[in-house]
Amino acid sequence: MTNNRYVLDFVKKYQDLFQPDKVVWIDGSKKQKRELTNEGAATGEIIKLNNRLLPGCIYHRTAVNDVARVEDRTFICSRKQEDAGPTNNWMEPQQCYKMLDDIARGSMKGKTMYVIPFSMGKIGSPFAKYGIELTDSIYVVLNMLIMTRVSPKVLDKIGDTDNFTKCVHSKVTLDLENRYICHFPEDNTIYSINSGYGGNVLLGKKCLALRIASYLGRQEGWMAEHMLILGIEKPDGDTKYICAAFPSACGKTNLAMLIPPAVYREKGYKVYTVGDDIAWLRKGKYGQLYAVNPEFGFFGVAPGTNSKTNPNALATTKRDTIFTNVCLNKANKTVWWEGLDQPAPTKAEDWKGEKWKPGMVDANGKPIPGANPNSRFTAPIKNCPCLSKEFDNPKGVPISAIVFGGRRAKAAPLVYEARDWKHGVFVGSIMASETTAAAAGKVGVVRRDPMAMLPFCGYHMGDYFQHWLDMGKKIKQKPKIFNVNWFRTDENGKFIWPGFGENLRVLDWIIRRCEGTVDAVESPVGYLPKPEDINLEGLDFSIEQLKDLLEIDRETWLEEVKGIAEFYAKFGERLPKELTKQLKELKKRVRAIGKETQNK
Ligand code: GTP
Ligand code: SPV
Ligand code: MN
Repeated sequence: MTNNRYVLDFVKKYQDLFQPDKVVWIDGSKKQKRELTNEGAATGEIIKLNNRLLPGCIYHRTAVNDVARVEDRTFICSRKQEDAGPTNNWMEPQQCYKMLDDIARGSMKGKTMYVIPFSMGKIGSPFAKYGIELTDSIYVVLNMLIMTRVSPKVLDKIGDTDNFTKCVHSKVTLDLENRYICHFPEDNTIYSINSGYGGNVLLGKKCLALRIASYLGRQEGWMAEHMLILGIEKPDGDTKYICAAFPSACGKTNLAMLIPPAVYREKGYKVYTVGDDIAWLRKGKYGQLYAVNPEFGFFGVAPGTNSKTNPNALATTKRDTIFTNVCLNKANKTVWWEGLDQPAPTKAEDWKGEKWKPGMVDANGKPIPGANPNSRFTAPIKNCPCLSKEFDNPKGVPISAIVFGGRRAKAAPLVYEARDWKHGVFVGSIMASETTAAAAGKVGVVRRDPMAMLPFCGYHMGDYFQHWLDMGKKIKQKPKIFNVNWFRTDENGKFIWPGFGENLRVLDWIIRRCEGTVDAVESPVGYLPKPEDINLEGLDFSIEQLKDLLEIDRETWLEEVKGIAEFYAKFGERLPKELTKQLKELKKRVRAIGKETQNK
């Protein structure tokens, strides 16, 4: 497919190391996809689903110990350890390559090595970055065909240069103890072994489009962020675009595809999806910030997706979709997961492949789920009923607002606005969220996750904060920056805010703030909405409840300040002075809570 010496040398090098029986180049054709699907079905790697009910859909289970990203086994192997920073695992690159080579030597004997030329971003667009992934997994190939743009045109665009990300993947033996997801930013190389799961192996996604791209973006003056992109068309026909960074499994896909509440629909509001996980941002025309979604599909969380929470996602998964680790309905070869508003199947296999019935409990009386909590669908973006017509625009869409958010049972209010760009960078940098099943490890523990990038920043996070501050200097028409929290809970641990489609009510306030048509009130953390300015029409939710959601509690925030100071201390000299200053000011304002009212 190519005469490019760099590409051929790269393929040859790993062919010699892994010793596959054959090498197959992936061309993106329907015919090849069909053949690979048939081959995967013949070996049992995948199961074809009911072609009448779910045309073109397939099912796959990953190994039981391999169902999420492995952050403790993910490494940034920059030449100098200090360049990886205190938030990344690090290994010396040459030592790391050698270790990986030794583990994976001969791993493809008797197997096929697939060579996948892919593009993140529209091929030929100024945003596009090209990669070549080597893998021994048909499942990875079929996912990459959905999630990225796979085509021989990628090789044409690479031409005779070495301007592509080298992506190396082998399942080896799926041994957890020897599982490594390693990034070599200075070599534009990713090397992943002993996993077969999503973010660990679809190397275009978190590995290239965030870790490597964030490194490239800093050098080249742009940004790679863990953000959804959505467009809100207002009744006057004007569309405003918003980016939002929430940590894994904290609501990006849901927000990106939201269906407006009836009162908004009746007025003519429409919401369009540009992306649900990753945004690449650049300075565009007239000093605005422009965003593209470099992906070509969705790798979405299945549990909780239903016809009420996210009907658009459900519709997107009705054809040509891969379901991973959900519950398999054996009676009619369809799929099911917890939170789907359809009766659970009675003749089924759970995500581990074991016989499963609704209501089953384990030895401790705990319900046994049919689907893994991090089970996923891989669906073509073109299936999405609310896909923005700007999705393929090579220039991207102009961004009016950037929204940060996470899962916080207490501290963060429903929404607040940063005072300016610098304060907004501070607000992003102090983000924290409860951990979810998207990564291996404990669930529900609050951790600092700046800009939702903690597991995805490919270099020193202090430098990353500085890059955000520098971008603000370049962009004349700066988006306003906000923070939201859909996850405050009441004394019974129940979510107070109804969330999902109703979140548009908050986005509506955000847009009006961007247009300058609504007021806000000062608070220690930033500008808060006046409760009466959040539209609650048609919603069974009182203004008193809303006031509770907007409350800034002194004790809670004093704790926050302490937590932030501890987190910041990790960065030493590489923490921008501006952020130290911002933290001091926050502390002063939080300490004063209650004082001003006492004086009045
Ligand atoms: P990744 O794909 O891991 O990056 O996740 P994501 O950020 O796209 O999260 P997603 O939209 O898939 O939502 C994750 C979980 O949060 C699902 O179980 C949703 O049902 C739930 N969720 C999403 N939005 C809301 C919300 O507004 N309120 C509440 N209570 N839950 C939500
Ligand atoms: C995430 O964890 O943020 C995901 C899923 O989007 S994965 O591709 O596994 O990273
Ligand atoms: Mn994600």
